[in-house]
Amino acid sequence: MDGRSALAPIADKVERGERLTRDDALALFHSNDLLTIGRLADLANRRRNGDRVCFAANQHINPTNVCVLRNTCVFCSFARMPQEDGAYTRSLDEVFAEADAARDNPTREFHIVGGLHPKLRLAYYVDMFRGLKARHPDVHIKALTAVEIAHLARIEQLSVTDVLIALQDAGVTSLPGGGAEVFSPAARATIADKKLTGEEWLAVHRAAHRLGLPSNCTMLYGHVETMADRVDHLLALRALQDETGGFLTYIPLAYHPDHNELGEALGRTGTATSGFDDLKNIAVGRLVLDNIPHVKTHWPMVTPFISQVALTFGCDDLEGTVVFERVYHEAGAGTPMWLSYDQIVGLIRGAGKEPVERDSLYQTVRTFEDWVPGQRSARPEGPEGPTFAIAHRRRAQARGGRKLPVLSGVVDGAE
Ligand code: V47
Repeated sequence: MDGRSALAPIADKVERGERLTRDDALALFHSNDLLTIGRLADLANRRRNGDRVCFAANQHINPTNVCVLRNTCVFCSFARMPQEDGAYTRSLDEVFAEADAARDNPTREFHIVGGLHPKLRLAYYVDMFRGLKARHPDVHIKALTAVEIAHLARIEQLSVTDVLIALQDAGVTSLPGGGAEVFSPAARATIADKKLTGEEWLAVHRAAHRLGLPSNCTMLYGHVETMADRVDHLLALRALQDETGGFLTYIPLAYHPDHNELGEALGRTGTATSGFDDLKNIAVGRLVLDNIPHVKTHWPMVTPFISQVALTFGCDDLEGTVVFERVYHEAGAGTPMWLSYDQIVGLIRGAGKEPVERDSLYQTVRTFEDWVPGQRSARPEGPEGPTFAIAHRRRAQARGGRKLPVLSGVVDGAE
């Protein structure tokens, strides 16, 4: 380590395997010495995961985009009012038909998340998961974000734990991240966020972990949060992991500003984060979250190019085949909708890493010592047709005229 670098004391700690403090994490986020941060994160990752980079052959399914938070969740471009153009709610048969793409693909995981529909009850989801398990017994179900689980508990007048038990009985093996954006009360007030508070989000995941249901954790970055907000968010995740050990992977989520009210208020279009900030978030996440086994890069958000570079910035997990992605493509992501199994393996190999196909619980499904490119392809047969086309919202705001309490001199995500 170059003794003249301002990050030298942090580097010493990382090399000794010591836990980083809040001040260390802040210094990392404020530093522009990206290569040192990346090198340290790479060291921390290699210690845990060697050269292995895993991925799941997964398929995202979004059963509905109707959401009671359509008017208030200002950074989301996916949600619709029930009668709004583009609103959809799949019947169970439609979900099963969509999932049938898994028959021609090596799919091992369904990633199922959607809007908070005012009328879809717990039974809809339980029947969906049971039906999917009956049709695809070898495919894991990773389903429902914390905010969806809290919503179901509310409309069913059940405890969060009872909802989780019902989901687990129906075949859910893990929970995705998402559903709370950045835990900071100040940032939440700035964007008038009505989703779960940080404490509520953590309580849902704590309850899941107590039932033996592991989960992922995320942080939305690049909107109005400060560097201190990011650090506090990471420290809250680290503290819960110390308590339960139930998080499998951490995934930083890069904010996308198109077709949502926040992007309009901030005057941003296209990509809101920079490649620099995307790599820094991966690396700092790896360094601070010393107790979470995996850090995943989500190529639909940050591009396959940045994701490939992220593999030497502390990341050992790459988002999988996806098949059809709506949440980020509605918000302006210009990335492909899906990557083939071969493309994923090739991306990992291209970074000099060892690809490992995993299931939802990070058990090895396949390694690739004898892999010959082009032998297997995923999905060209996936869902097609009008119901799967992205039709952007006509208006970011459901009801015009409201002024968001976004600060005038808003914090730049990259600061
Ligand atoms: O909670 C919504 C985010 C999340 C935008 O666990 C946005 O493997 C950027 O959690 N720009 C849902 N992000 C997705 C999610 C996720 C994604 C990939 C993998 C996993 C996993 C989980 O998407 C939401 C919210 O944080 N989001 N709108 C937007 N405009």
